[in-house]
Amino acid sequence: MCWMSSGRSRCPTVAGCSSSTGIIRMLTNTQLDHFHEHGWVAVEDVFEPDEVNRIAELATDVSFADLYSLDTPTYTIDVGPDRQMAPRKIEMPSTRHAAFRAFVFDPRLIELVQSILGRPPILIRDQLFMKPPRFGSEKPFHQDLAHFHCEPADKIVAAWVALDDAYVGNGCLRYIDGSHRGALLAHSPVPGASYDLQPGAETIDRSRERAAPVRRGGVVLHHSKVLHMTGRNETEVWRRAYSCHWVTDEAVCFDRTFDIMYVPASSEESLS
Ligand SMILES: O=C(O)CCC(=O)C(=O)O
Ligand code: NI
Repeated sequence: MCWMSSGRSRCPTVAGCSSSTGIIRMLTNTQLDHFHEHGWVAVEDVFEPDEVNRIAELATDVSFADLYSLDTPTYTIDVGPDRQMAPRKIEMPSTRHAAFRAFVFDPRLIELVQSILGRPPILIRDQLFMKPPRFGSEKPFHQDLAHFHCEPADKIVAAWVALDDAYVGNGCLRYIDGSHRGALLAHSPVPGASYDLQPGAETIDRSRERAAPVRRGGVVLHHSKVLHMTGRNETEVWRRAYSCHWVTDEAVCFDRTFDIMYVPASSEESLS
């Protein structure tokens, strides 16, 4: 597989090269320009619908098993108006199942991330956001860097893989365009949901808000400082997404909680 060879220009053309799993694409120059100007870019059709359906089903099985094993609700659960419960998220899915691990280290994803970072990506965190039908909760505006304690900011990028079609109604990503060029804002815990951090409303320029809808199998990439949120899911369908955060060997992370996930993409087999 061409992605395993060393160096930046591993694929012979921008259009891509073949692998056992499909076509590997780097970002085009237009997509890269979009990322640098806006702080995010959506790339459709990276994974086949069947592939993401299998991951979505596994996510549903694992997260409901977690939910049934809980004594008291935690931040991994969403609670509906009639006290019904549904999974909200799975932390570090790549440590929970080999299929998640294979998915997050898929060469197609790695190549997109490397197009932005310019060097081999290292995984520092992955999460499955479930956003269940009818009462999947909002994720308020935040900059990912407020959670990470890594630097430099330009060497940290998120890849968000849509496991269901994601649109405004069911809670797709929404960005404050260009906010990655501003400062890292002071974030405070959200009242009643202290696991979520958000900056003051007065620091968010809502006139620059843009939605990033994407079909299942598409990937949205974003900069660690771009302000983003996802809305409440009030539709009848799930909005599941596999989010993963990457750095390079140029980055320094000060938070030891990420040590467990500090895995080079080329040696994922070392993660047991
Ligand atoms: O999917 C969501 O609801 C939130 C995702 C997010 O904030 C991220 O991937 O950085
Ligand atoms: Ni985020």
